[in-house]
Amino acid sequence: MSLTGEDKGIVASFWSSKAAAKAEEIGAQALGRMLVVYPQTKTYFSHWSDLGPNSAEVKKHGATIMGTLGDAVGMMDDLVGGLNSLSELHAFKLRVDPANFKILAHNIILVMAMYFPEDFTPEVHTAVDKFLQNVALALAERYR
Ligand code: HNI
Repeated sequence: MSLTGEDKGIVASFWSSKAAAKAEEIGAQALGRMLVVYPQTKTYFSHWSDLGPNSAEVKKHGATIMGTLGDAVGMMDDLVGGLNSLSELHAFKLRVDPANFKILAHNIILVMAMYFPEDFTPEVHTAVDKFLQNVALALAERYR
């Protein structure tokens, strides 16, 4: 489902007014939860020394992911082009099963709802969900 102009506006405004300021925390919590609740995702990070709740590596990488998502908010008109090299990295070097993009997206949405119970309305939820699914599709683009 491609993003409508309205979706893009809702995502951009939620991101700049709410999510951006908490991006590092949201990323760390979402990644940390993913590793606990969906332990099959841990296989990709077995080279890290700590995958637990206070892991500095999880914190740092959560911030990295959210930084990229913040950049992606600015590339909503061409996510496939903008995320091309990252797709190549995940496909050929990291060999991440694209099913995991959905799992991470689910955790990001959950944590956003926890951080912003008032602002994460069903409309914002819908738009952010579509955005993350389009990011996942773009990241899966080079898997062929
Ligand atoms: Ni992902 C590295 C962005 C989903 C496993 N990942 C990165 C980097 C970025 C990034 C940015 C750093 C690239 C570099 O070093 O050049 N990853 C994203 C984004 C999403 C995502 C935006 C989805 C929204 N990655 C996932 C998922 C998994 C995943 C779902 C596996 C479950 N990524 C990795 C691994 C690395 C990685 C593994 C290397 C980490 C390291 O430090 O060794």
